[in-house]
Amino acid sequence: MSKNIDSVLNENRVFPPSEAFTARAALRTPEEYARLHRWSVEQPEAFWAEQAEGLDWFRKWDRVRNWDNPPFAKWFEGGRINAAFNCLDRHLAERGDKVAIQWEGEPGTAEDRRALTYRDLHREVCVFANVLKARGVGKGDTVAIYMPLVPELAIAMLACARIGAVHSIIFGGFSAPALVDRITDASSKVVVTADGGWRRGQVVPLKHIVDDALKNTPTVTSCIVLKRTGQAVEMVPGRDVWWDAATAGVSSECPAEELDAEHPLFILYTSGSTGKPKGILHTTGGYLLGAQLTTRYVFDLRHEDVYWCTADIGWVTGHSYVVYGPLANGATVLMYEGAPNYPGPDRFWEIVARYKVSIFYTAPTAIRAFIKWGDAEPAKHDLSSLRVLGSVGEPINPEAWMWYHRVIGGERCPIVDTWWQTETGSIAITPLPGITPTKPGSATFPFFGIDAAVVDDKGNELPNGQGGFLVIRQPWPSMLRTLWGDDERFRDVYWKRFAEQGYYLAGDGAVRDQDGYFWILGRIDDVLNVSGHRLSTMEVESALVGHDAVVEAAVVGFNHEIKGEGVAAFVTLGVGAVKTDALKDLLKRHVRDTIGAIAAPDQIHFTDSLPKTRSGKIMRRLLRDVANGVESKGDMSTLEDLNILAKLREEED
Ligand code: 7RM
Repeated sequence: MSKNIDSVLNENRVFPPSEAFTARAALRTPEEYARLHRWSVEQPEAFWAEQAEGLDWFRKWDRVRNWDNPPFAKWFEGGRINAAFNCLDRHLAERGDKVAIQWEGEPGTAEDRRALTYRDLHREVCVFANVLKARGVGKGDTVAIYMPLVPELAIAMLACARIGAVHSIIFGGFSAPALVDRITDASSKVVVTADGGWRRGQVVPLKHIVDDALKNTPTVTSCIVLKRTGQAVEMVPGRDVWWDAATAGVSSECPAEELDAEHPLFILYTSGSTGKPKGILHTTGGYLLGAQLTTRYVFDLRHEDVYWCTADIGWVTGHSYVVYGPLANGATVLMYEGAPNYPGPDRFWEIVARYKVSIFYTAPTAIRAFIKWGDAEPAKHDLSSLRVLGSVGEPINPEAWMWYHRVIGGERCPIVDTWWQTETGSIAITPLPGITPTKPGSATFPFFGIDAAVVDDKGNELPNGQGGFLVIRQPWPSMLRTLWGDDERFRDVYWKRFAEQGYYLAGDGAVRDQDGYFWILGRIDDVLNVSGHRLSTMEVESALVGHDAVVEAAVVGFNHEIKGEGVAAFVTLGVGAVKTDALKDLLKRHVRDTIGAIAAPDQIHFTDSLPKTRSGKIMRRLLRDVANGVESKGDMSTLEDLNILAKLREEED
């Protein structure tokens, strides 16, 4: 990006937390936030030393932060700790009988509802840890996990953490070649999987896919298979073993390894737009502290809460906010295996009502689907147990935010729009629900210890109102440590651009408004350049979603003889809206009226769905290819549904 982004934001609604909420919250006043945040960035070592007392350490650290050799940070050097111990053992005395995981399977039969107490979970984790050891897994070995969203997925993760093995979870929607890449890159010895998983009433044949992959992964010696769906699978003698058989009669005595704070906890692959997937590496002490502290403060977590983050554990939100963060706090976590619209579009709301969910954390892509399915679905259920709502994964368009606030939150629940990345490990920019007056579409302010700023291409901080690069100016405990096996790429991707200043480049554009609120403008690579004006995709998309007929929009640039780049909009309509040329004209005019002529789309394409990653992010890079009429190159392994792309291309012909 050579120039800054011309932000055209125009959102003035403000929602302060209710007095009733604030009165009971852990943190209450803007002054308290400001004081703690200032302390956290001015004296990070003192701040983090105090926060780290909230975890259980076998041995305290000698040094809080080591930034002698940037960009390679070390936190809590000399300290010894175990993540599984912090998520399980330390809760046993006080709340061993509290439900840790309340699980519901997609089919929803009686045996599909399981409640595991902290004591149950501790026992299962110890048993499985012994199984891993017996299969030759030791400290530092990587274990690939490819499972549906069942309690055994959390058990397998925590079992790895307990013995110092490094888990590499591969989302259950990925194909065999994606598995091969990830297993090979991490040299995993053991794969943990299931016969299948349920998704929208269908079985995803996980074991079949693993069998395909294992033809090309010489490092794997062992494959442990959970029986979930019951369909026939092939078991390779000597290599494959059923979970039940492997765990039968195995001891539940397994002391937690006392690991260095910087011992690797997990690798999680994220796709770049080019090249092979990046293995994001997180280590134990700093990561766990970030996950634990953010879960407590961002969701105002209390012991009586029933906490539901709808993310799959196969992406980072599930690692930090289904497993490590809530369990490190001794919370009751709800886990649901399947699709939000199975058997009907009210499944989520039925679950909220059944278990009296009080904290609900989901993604804008899901919220836009709920809007499309209609207000009548949530209205069928009692949602009065909800008290905090969260959003993560993409910018949430103001209209989607307003719907979430009104229809799901009953205008009573604070919404935390949390910006963060696989790389940041835990939430980095977010409201605090008892404190921050929220604005629809803004992630508001940095969390403690996050020294975020919006800078120009020279690294100079921009004044409020000017869009530019989002950076983090000093290290934080839960930051990634490197890319697995590729320090060079780690430097190149995140640190090279502002090497002189030592800033972390997030890869997103952002702007602060007149009150200093952060607004995330989307990925820098997606920024449009129309007649020399740099526009964020998010702002044009939000204008479109602001029209009654539209539920979702993706905006990309295409080569335009005169403007340099023209604006192409891919638009999904709500129920009842009709795809006509008149509506296209209306939408163009609507954008012109709300933002200005410069942003008015040159092309509008109606589509029933958009190409997304499996975690729900719109893949604009692929739409750009469609708008330009060229073939798509680069990594497509994360695309949820290849058919969507083919369909979009057909519509162009
Ligand atoms: C947690 C997660 C990271 C990218 C990030 C942004 C986008 C995430 C928000 C958001 C606007 C948000 N990890 N992003 N949260 N954009 N507002 N609240 O999503 O590694 O998969 O993606 O997601 O572009 O850089 S991730």
